[in-house]
This record gives sequence, structure tokens and C-alpha cells, in this order.
Amino acid sequence: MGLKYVPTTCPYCGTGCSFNLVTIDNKVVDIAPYQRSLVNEGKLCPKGMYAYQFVNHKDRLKVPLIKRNGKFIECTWEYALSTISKRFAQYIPDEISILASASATNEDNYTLMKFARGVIKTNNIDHCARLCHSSTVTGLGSTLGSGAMTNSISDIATSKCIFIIGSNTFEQHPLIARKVVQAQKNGAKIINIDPRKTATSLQSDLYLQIKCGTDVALLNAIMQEIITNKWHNTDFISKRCYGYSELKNEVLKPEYSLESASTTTGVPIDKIKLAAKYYATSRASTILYAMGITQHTVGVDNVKALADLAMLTGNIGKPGTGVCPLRGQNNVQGACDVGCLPDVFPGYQPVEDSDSHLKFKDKWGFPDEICDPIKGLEITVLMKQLAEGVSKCKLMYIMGENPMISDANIGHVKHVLSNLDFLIVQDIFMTETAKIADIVLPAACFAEKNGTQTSTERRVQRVRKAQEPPDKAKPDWKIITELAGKMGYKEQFPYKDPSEIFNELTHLINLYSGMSYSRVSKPDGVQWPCPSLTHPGTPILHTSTFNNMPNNRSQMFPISYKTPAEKPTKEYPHLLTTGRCLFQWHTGTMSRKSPSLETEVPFAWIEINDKDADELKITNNQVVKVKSRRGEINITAKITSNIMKGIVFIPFHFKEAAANILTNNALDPESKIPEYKVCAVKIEPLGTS
Ligand SMILES: Nc1nc2c(c(=O)[nH]1)N[C@H]1C(S)=C(S)[C@@H](COP(=O)(O)OP(=O)(O)OC[C@H]3O[C@@H](n4cnc5c(=O)[nH]c(N)nc54)[C@H](O)[C@@H]3O)O[C@H]1N2
Ligand SMILES: Nc1nc2c(c(=O)[nH]1)N[C@H]1C(S)=C(S)[C@@H](COP(=O)(O)OP(=O)(O)OC[C@H]3O[C@@H](n4cnc5c(=O)[nH]c(N)nc54)[C@H](O)[C@@H]3O)O[C@H]1N2
Ligand code: SF4
Ligand SMILES: [Mo]
Repeated sequence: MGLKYVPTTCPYCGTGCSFNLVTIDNKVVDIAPYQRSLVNEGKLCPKGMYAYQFVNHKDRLKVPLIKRNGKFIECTWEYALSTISKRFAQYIPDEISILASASATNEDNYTLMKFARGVIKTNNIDHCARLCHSSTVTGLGSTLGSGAMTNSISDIATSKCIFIIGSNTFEQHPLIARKVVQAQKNGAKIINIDPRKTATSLQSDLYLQIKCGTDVALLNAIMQEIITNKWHNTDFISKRCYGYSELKNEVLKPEYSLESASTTTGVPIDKIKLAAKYYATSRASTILYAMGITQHTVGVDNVKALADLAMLTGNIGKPGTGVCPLRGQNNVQGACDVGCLPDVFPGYQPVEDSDSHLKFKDKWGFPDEICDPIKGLEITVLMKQLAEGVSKCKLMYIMGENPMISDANIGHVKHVLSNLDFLIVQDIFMTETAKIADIVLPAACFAEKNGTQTSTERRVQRVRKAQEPPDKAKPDWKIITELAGKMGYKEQFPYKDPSEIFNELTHLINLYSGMSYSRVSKPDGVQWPCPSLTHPGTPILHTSTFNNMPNNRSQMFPISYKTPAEKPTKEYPHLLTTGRCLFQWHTGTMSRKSPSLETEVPFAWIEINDKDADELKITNNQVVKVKSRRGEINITAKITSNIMKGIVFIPFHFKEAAANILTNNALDPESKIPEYKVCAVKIEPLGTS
């Protein structure tokens, strides 16, 4: 009783900051800094600072709900779980699809993944990494052998040149941005490439305003400039890489000359030259990137081109260098690591590989067959198939995601999800997706459960329980464990505590094999790969070899520039790009229930270039109609010279003017990520707000 401090890890972004949850009489009331954290040294961004505010919000889900005659009524756990288990029994594995959650712990996600593959026997499991860094998992996997951030957050402070492309680090990963500032104070040059002049651009030494979707043209031009000036690292290339001559042939083509690239990208020639010089000659350059790179139909191409740039200059495997995809959600790295993807078991072991299949069948000890050795469907592909009426899927189980607001082209999502035979949603709030479910299960939030999560720098850290969940809500891992028990698999899900689940998964994931629950419970946790109990963890990858690549060498790829799926037309003359702001989080389920965040930014807006606004006769704060080929919304105009002419921006947090009514669900052919960052729109002035 009385006042307590419970150290835990932030439930918002992948930076992995620590703080103390302050409880009075075992109720969370505040957050206090946790000074000893290596990652954030006691500092927090506004989301972290106010993360306690949604925990005891009155709208938390508290009891299981079942829909009767279109209305939810309360029911017991017993009734909810036996109804679900009977429903599952009615369908074959191919008719079922499961969504895991990058907001939930490793233990929650591992349990759901094991349930999908062992109990339901389907590989149709995926999560929001598909919408986020799937291009990274594919692009860096095939070039460097691992889709993770190569270096550590603290290491960024030692860099001499930080190349930030398609990432608004200062708003979306503020405690990583702090390291960028530290490097800058030590003389590092900061380059930023973005169609909008963001908080990150304002902090940079060199800002390149780029046309949406033209990054490959820019990167190839930068590589041409590097090779022409002989700034490339011949030693690194000859000893550690394959594919240099093919890459060289591509980037030296006339279409990537400074002049041509400048026309394609809109970036002035002298800025392209300077970016190449800064990056190639600093001796320790790092690349930070995020959604401006990955969320394109050429997302994988973009990622490979960035890896090419790093390999070409030998900026890998040393302090201050690297390729750093800034992972989005608190545990998106972990949800991928524990196998919540349709093609891999935990630890990225392919489901189609017979040895992996045998290993998991054997170790899990299911009395019957597990999933087939055939990869499952990516959620974006499955949604398209459902929309086209060609999907087999009839039942979906969604844990901690809100596709009704976050999916691209949501016009069809409601129709598709409402047409399923049965939809189960397990969340902490009644989301737009939960509203159309048949059963809603109340989950415990981060402050009400124990477990682990893995941050963007591969750091596995503890999440700690500070209070009891509201009323009947339970931790996700416990709900799944009970459901599996109900379906006859008690023996395979014997878990009484998340520590048992973590210790099980460390025996199945080589990257985690030297970890234990007690080890990762120590301050700052452990960074993978950690191969033995005495291994300290790995702050920098690929220091001497590329372990997962043939002959331990990285692979360069020649990448040709391709245009986005939609181009401006007479009818839709502007290009829309979408993203985030500092004070809101995704679909707003949590941040919009934090009064301190919601008061900062309570409604949606569209950023329009001032010259475009003049042409369209739109004034600041005027309500405009924005139309794409998929739908239309009304939204307030914010006129600014900070966005490139021809481009407009809408944050996707607000259901009242949901950006995803407009966005294009065209997919990258390899990663199946939607093109959230480019679609063609038209803007019409309406009244004044
Ligand atoms: N406050 C806050 N922080 C967050 C989140 C949040 O919702 N709110 N979400 C978290 C998650 S899950 C993620 S994935 C990360 C995302 O973090 P970021 O990727 O940094 O965020 P975004 O705003 O989606 O996009 C980044 C930038 O890409 C630019 N961009 C758009 N199109 C292009 C292009 O074609 N080329 C280039 N070079 N740039 C382009 C946009 O103008 C934008 O400034 O943030 C995490 N952190
Ligand atoms: N237009 C556009 N759309 C985008 C993007 C973009 O840049 N532009 N970005 C995409 C990206 S990168 C991402 S990551 C996605 C995010 O898309 P989503 O993951 O769908 O968005 P969230 O709002 O974070 O949803 C997480 C849900 O988990 C719930 N939750 C939180 N904690 C727990 C828990 O412990 N247990 C359970 N069961 N539930 C919990 C929250 O209440 C919330 O409903 O959006 C994508 N959509
Ligand atoms: S930077 Fe990310 S992890 Fe750190 S406090 Fe902010 S939201 Fe939380
Ligand atoms: Mo994300």
C-alpha cells in the first residue's frame, strides 16, 4: 500500500525508453523518470510522459462482450471462450486468419503464434509489421542477412554524419533524435531527405526536399557521385560484398546523372553533391530511415538502395555507422522475432523448411500435426482477396490492432470484416474494429501485466505489472492459454507466468538463446544476438562477417527507379502523403484518451503548399474536400511553405477525417506493404471552419 515506483518500458514507440509507473494504493496515477536507463537517461517524450493517462480511463474494456441482435451484451469468460472454441472447430485452417499485436508483449505474441500454428494449424498469422517495416525485413534480409537495426541508439551519438531519410525522427522517435543532437554537437553533419520540411529537417545541416516516391533516383545519383569521385570503399567492397559491378553498371547510367536525378526528384544538383560528399567522406556515417522509405510499392527497392549506399562506402559494422530502420511500435521487433509472420516460425526459421518444421513439431509436442509447411497469407493480401470475394477466410481473430482506421483504402475494410462469419477482437478499448466484432475480449494493458518487449535496437527489456487489470480483463497470454486449454491443448500451454513463456522461447530462437527472464529483468535488458548465458549481447551487427549470408558476404543489388502506382493526373493533380504527429499515436485509441496529448492536437488537418493554396483559392483553416479514386473526406487546411509544391500531407490519427479513406492499397510485390505514402488526390474548397 501507499506510494510505489514500478520500473517498466514505454508502451508507445520502438525506442524502448524506461520510466517508473507511480502507484498509490496499487493504482497507477503518474509516471516518474527512471534515470538509470541507458536508452533515455530519464528523459521522455510527451507520449511516454503521459502514458499513464489511458490506463484507468473510464472506457477501458472490462468484461467479455458478445453481440446479440446487433448489440453487445456482457458474458462470462467461460461462455465467451467456449463460444470461440466451438466456432474455431467449425472451420478448416485455411478459413481462419489471426492478427497479432506489436503493442503486446513477446509472451502474448508467442502464445498467440503457437496457438495459430499448433492449435488452429494455420500460417495465416501476421501483424502491423506488414504495414510498417515489412520492406525492411525483406530488403535488409536479402542484402545484409538481418532486417534489424545494425547499430544501437547510443551509438548514433558517435556518428560523424547522420543520413535521415523518410523519417521524422524528432517527432516519431524523439529519444533517438536526442542522440542525433548529441552527434551534431560533436561536429556530425545531419542530412534530412523528406518532401515536408519537418522538425527533423529544421534541425538538419542539409535538407533535401524530395518528390514523394523518387528516393531510388536520388540514392542512385548519390552513388554515381560517390563512384565518380572515388569515395567508395574498395577494400570493404572486395572483402565483404558481392554484386559491385552490377550495382556500378546501374548507378552510372545517364538517368542517374546529377542533372537527370535533379529533374526526377526535385532536389537541386548542389544538394545532391553535398549529401554524397558528407555521407561518403565522414569516415563514420549512419543511415536512419522509416516509413517515408518503406511504405511504397517500391519499399523493398528503397531499402535495398540504402543498404547499397552503406555497403558501397563501408559504413557497416563499426561504431557510428550502420543502416538503422527505426522500428515503429514498442514491440514490433519482438512480434517479428517470435514468429508472428506468415512465412516464419520464431527466430525467422522458414515454415517451408522441413528441418524447422520438424524442430517445432518436436519441441512443442502437439499430439497431432501442426501447421502445413506452406507459408500463410500476408494480411494485406488476405484483405484484398476478401474484398475481391476470392478469399477462403471466414473467421478472424484480431489481438490489439485497429484495421478499421489503420488499413489502406478502409472503404472496403468495413464491408470485408462485416462479411466474415465470425470476428473476435481482443483489445483494451472498444475500437472501431471491435465495434463490428461478434465477440470482444477485454485485455490487460502494459501497466497490468508482466513480460518482455524488444525495442528497435534489438534490446529485450521488461514490462512490469503495477496494478490489477480493470474488472474481468486479463493479460493476452492468459486469454490465449485458457482458450488453448479449452480446445484440448492444456499440456502444450501450461503457463502460469510469462517468465515460463519467455524461457520457452529462448530455447527456440537462437538470437535469444543466451537470455533468461532473470537476465532480461536486469536494468537495460539484453540486445540480441545473445548466443550464451555469459554473452553480454550485441550492440553492433556485422562487425566482421554477414552471418546469415552466403559465404558471410553482403549482397549489393542494382535497383532501377520505378514510379509510384499512382501519378498526378488532370482529375487528381496532387500527391497525398500520410503520416504522424508528435502528440498522437496511430488510430488514437490510447493517445486520444490521454487528455494532455489530445488537447495539444485534437483534430485532423491537411498541409497544403502556399502556392497550391493560392491556385486553389484556399485560405488557412478553411475546410476542404479531399478526394481520391477510393473515397473523400472533409478536413481543415493548414497552408504552409514547408511542404513541396504539388504534395499534400494528412496525419492518419483521426477517425473524423480518416486519411485511409483516401490511401491506395497497391502493394509492394515482395513485402506486400501498401503505398501509404503516395496517392493522387484532388482538393476542393468548401466553407470556413
Ligand atoms: N508521435 C508518434 N510517434 C510514433 C508513431 C505515432 O503514431 N506517433 N508511430 C510509430 C510507428 S508504428 C512508426 S512505423 C514510426 C514511423 O515514423 P516515421 O516514419 O518517422 O513517421 P511518418 O510520419 O509516417 O513518416 C516519416 C516521414 O516520411 C516522409 N515521406 C513521405 N513520403 C516520402 C517519400 O516518398 N520519400 C521520403 N524520403 N520521405 C517521405 C513524411 O513527410 C514524413 O515526414 O513512428 C513511431 N512513432
Ligand atoms: N495512412 C497511413 N496509415 C498507416 C500508416 C501510415 O503511415 N499512414 N502507418 C501504418 C503503420 S507503420 C502501423 S504500425 C499501423 C498501426 O496500426 P494499428 O496497430 O492498427 O494501430 P494502433 O492504433 O496502434 O492499434 C493498436 C491497438 O492495440 C490496442 N492495445 C494496446 N495495448 C494492448 C495490449 O496490451 N493488448 C491488446 N490486446 N491490445 C492492446 C490499442 O487499444 C489499439 O486498438 O498503421 C498503419 N497505417
Ligand atoms: S521516444 Fe518512444 S519509447 Fe521514448 S518516451 Fe517517447 S514514445 Fe515512449
Ligand atoms: Mo509502424
